[in-house]
Amino acid sequence: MTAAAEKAVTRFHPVSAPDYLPVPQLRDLQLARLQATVQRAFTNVELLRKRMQEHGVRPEDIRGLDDIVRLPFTVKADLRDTYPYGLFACPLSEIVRLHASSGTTGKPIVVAYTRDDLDVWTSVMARALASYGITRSDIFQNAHGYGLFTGGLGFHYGVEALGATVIPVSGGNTDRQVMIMKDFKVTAICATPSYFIHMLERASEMGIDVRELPLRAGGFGAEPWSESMRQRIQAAAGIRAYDCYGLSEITGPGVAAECWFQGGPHVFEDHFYPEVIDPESGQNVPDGVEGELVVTTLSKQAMPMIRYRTRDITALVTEACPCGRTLRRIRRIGRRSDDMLIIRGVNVFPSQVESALLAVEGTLPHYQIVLTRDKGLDQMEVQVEVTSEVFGDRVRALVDLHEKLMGAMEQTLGLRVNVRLVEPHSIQRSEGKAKRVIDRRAE
Ligand code: DLL
Repeated sequence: MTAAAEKAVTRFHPVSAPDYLPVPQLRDLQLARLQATVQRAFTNVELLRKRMQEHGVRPEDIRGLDDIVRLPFTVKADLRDTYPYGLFACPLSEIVRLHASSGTTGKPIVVAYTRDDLDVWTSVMARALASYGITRSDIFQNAHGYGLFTGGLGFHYGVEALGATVIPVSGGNTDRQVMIMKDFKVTAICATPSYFIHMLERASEMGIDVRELPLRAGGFGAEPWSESMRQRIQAAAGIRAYDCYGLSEITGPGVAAECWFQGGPHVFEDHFYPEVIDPESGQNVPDGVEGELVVTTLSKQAMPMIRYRTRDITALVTEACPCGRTLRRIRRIGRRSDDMLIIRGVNVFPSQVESALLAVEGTLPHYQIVLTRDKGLDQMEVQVEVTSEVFGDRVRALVDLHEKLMGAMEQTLGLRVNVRLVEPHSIQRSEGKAKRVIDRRAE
C-alpha cells in the first residue's frame, strides 16, 4: 500500500469521535451509564433484582467503576431459563426488534432492542467500519446471514449509516457472491473468515484472481480465527483483514473492532464495559492476563446485561494503540472456555490446531477435527486438505508434509494425534460459522 493510501485509511472519520474521548471523561460517562443500567435492571427485571438482593448489593452501592465487582454475574443459562421474554426491562410495546441465537441444544436465546438500542448498535457498527478505513466511497458486500443471526442486519445498518453502499447479499450462493464481487466492483466485504475462504476458493475455480479486483478490506468475525488464517486471507485476497467481535446477548457484531494496526479489537467502551475474570474463581485478573471476558452493557434499554459471562477467552490490552483511540483493546479471541477438548488428559483447543496447521506450507485452510473413542481411550484425528500440487506430487512429498504436520501438532498441543491429509474439497465448506469438531465418541 502506498503512503497516500495508508494515510487515507488511517484518517480520522467524524463517526469515530467517541473512540478518542479523553480517558477521565470516558470513565465518568461509563460510571453514569453503569449506575443508570443497574438501576434499570433492578427496577424492571425480576431475576436481576433477586440476584442483586441475594448478593446484598443495591443500585446505590455502585459509587465508582470499581464497585462493578460487587454485582452478580449473568450467564447464558439465565437467558434460557427466562425464555423468551423474561429478561426484558421494558414493555413489549417499546421493543422494535428481536434476534435469536441458536444454542447447541434446544431452544434459542432471544435478545431484544428498543429504537434507541438499534441506534446505538448502528453507531458502534459505523465506528467499527470507520476503523477499518471504510468511507462513503466504498461498495460493501454483506455476506453475513440476514435473519435471526445478528451478523447481517448489524453490518447492514452500520454500512448505511456510514454512507457507503451496502449490497445485502446475505450468506450462501457462493458463485453469485463471486460474480457480484467482481461485477459490482466491491471494495469491502464482511463474512465469517471460513466462508470468505470458501469464496476465495470458488473465485479461483471460476478463473478469477481476487487480488486483481478492487476489493481492499474485510471485517471478519462471528467465529475464532487465528493469526495464520488472517495471513492466509490477506495474501490470497490482497486485502487487509480486520477482526470484528460481538455476541447477540450484548448487541451483535460491533462490541469491539480492530483498527488499521490490527493489534486486537478496541472495545466500544462507552457502551460496553469489559472485564476479564478467572473462570474458576470468578475474580478479576490483572490487565494482560488471560481469562474469560465479562461484559456489562452501559446503554441497553430493552435487555441490559450485567456482568455477562461470554465464555470467550482473552486478555485486556491497556497499552496505548498507535491509532490514538483511548478505547482499551482485547486480545483477539482464539477460543471459548467451552470449546476445550480433553484428549487423554491434555487440554486442546481447535484454534491451536488451526495455528499449527496453517503455519505449514502446502496445507489448505480447510480442516476438521474428528474425535472417536477406541477401547475407552479418546482419539483425535486432524484432517487437513492439501494443495492439489502436493496431492498430485510424488508420494515422498506427501510423506514429508505428513511428518511435518505431525511434528507441528505434537509441539503445539503437547500430544500425539493422528493427522490425515485429504484431497482438496473433501471437507464440507461453511457458509456461516464453521463446524470444526466432529465428535463421534458417543457413537
Ligand atoms: O456471532 C455476532 C457477530 C456477527 C460477530 C458477525 C462478528 C461478526 P453470536 O451468534 O451470538 O453473535 O455468537 C457470539 O461468537 O461469544 C464468540 O464465541 C464468537 N465470536 C464472535 N466474534 C468473534 C471473533 C455473533 N471476532 C460468539 N473472534 C461469541 C472469535 C468470535 N470469536
